[in-house]
Amino acid sequence: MTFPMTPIITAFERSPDGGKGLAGDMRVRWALEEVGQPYNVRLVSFSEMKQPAHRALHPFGQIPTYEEGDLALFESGAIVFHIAKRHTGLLPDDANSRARAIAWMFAALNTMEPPIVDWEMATYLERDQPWYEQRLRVVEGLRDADWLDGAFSAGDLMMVEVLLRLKESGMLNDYPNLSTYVTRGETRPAFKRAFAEQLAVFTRQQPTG
Ligand code: GTB
Repeated sequence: MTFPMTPIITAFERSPDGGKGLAGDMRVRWALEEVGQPYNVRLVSFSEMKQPAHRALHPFGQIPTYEEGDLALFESGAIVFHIAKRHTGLLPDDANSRARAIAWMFAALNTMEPPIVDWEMATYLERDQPWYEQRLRVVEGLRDADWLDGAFSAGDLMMVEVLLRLKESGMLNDYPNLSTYVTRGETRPAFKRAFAEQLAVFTRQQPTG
């Protein structure tokens, strides 16, 4: 199967976060904005996501997906990594620095995101669940640095996106290095463009007057 060369990504037709940019399309939009790659968005409803047409793109019937030429991808990490490899700006050229930036992407997705998602579930289901604070120590190394490992990379993009899931809880306020880091990410022009695009999906759907 061949897809158009301008990438098409999928996003929630109606995101449960009401446009806060917490769903997985935001990290893909941000990566595409960082590298200046135009893209199209196909919005899907929860029921469409579970239909065979979407499952052909995503085995678990979820967003985000990415279609480009004869390639169909799922998993936000694989998609951002693919974008980062194809363009300059998200992965350093030096082989060791590149390997470390990739390690930070894995750290965001494998080490940080699972307990954050557990905590989100716990707050929905049992508000007084304890949370694994020690996991935040993974990024203690930030201290005075702007980014995790030298210049901004796909590792930072993914880490900021994952930490943003905690922002509304106020939990990041106990870690000024982390909240400043997240704000630094949110201040990037590419983040702002990606955020505005996904918010527009939500505001278009609001009744006027
Ligand atoms: N590991 C996968 C990836 O990184 O791509 C995770 C994909 C995933 O969880 N997709 C979610 C989805 O499609 C949306 S992003 N869910 C629908 C379903 O499973 O039926 C996760 C998400 C959803 C909503 C919020 N929110 O409202 O705040 C935040 C994050």
